[in-house]
Amino acid sequence: MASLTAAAVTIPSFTGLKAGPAAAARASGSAATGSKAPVAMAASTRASLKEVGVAVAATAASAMLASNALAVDVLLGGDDGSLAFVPSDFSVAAGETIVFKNNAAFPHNVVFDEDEIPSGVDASAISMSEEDLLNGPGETYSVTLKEKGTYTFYCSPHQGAGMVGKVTVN
Ligand SMILES: [Cu+2]
Repeated sequence: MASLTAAAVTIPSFTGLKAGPAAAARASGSAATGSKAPVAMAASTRASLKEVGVAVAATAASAMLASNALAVDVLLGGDDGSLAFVPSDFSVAAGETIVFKNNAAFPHNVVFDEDEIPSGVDASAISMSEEDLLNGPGETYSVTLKEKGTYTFYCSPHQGAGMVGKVTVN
């Protein structure tokens, strides 16, 4: 059942393959048959689609891991021009990369508060320097935190305006 579902889900991306069985279903003239077309098709072409479908599903899963699961994007400056990290309070997995990206109201930077990070972690090793700034649109600063715990960070030019954030590493 799982393989059948996977194949059915994958079918829409194969427009070339979809055209054949779908047209055949319409030709039969039955609405009920039409709604069941994906299942019938999966059954009739199971051998070939199953292998292709699994391969595509695996590719999609790894692509998702690369773009989402292992990296978190944090905007520097809200879309409305607010001096803030967006989001300002979030969680990541240990070893996950956090990508801070200039969005609005820059320049910004990212400095971890040495008094509000897990003991043993070197704040300077994970921070930009106080004087270092991201000046252009889309510029990024990436950091990967390995020690679990909570970390507070701020933007040095805008700390007084409340541009602070907190990340929990699980
Ligand atoms: Cu800032």
